[in-house]
Amino acid sequence: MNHPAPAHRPNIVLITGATGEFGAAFARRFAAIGSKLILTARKPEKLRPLLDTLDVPVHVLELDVRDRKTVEAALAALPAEFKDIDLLINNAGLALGAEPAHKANLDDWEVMIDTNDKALAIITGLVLPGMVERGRGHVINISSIAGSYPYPGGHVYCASKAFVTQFSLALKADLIGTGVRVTCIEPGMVETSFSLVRFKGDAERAAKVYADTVPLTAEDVAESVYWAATLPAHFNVNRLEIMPTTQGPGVLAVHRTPKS
Ligand code: 8X3
Repeated sequence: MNHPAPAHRPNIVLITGATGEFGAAFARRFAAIGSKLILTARKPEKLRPLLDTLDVPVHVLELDVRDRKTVEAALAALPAEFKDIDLLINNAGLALGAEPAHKANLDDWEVMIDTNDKALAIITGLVLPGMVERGRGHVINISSIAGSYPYPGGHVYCASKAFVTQFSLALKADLIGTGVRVTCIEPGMVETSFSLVRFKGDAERAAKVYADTVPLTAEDVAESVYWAATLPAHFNVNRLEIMPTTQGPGVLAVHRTPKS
């Protein structure tokens, strides 16, 4: 589906974690306006169904975003026609586990911090100098409402997303006057394989998260990313918190011990 030309069209878009539903929806949304795509994937064969639907030039980077050396080498080796990245969408991220902190698996904590924070910061740090040099560019970080609203079992996931939000705002502070934009998108409940990953393949538990309600879709999130990215160059969306109409913050918990 082709859409009318927006006020601003990023020519080259780098999307991390492109094999997930968010990544695929972002890729399709920017392909619809003719953006060239750089897609990162740990298992590029999983990109095949998506690639078959895209009729724009695509450069696939086979890498684990947590592997700094590989990321550095892959970005340094981008072909000339993909080098000048206009839009970096830091999308790769995950939640692992939802047990209380004192029962959590520390390997899960490490993977979340390495993926959601360390890799996101490193990729941004590698792409930013070129954007500043060219006097244009946009970094869109996919955070979460979990960065603002803690919940039981959220611990490191919530904290990792708070990092993304605060990192985005701090980048904004550094980048004024450079022509480079920074946006933090903070989605609430979106029906994807997010919960299946969090619950390590427990489909029944994952399905319960989305049961009997109307969650957002990956395409809804793509629409908000697209909106922020295609605004005129003088207009920066700093943060965008989005939720389904059926979701809202809950109350604080109080533990009470009945007097015997
Ligand atoms: C996903 C939203 O509320 O499950 O980032 O943490 S939530």
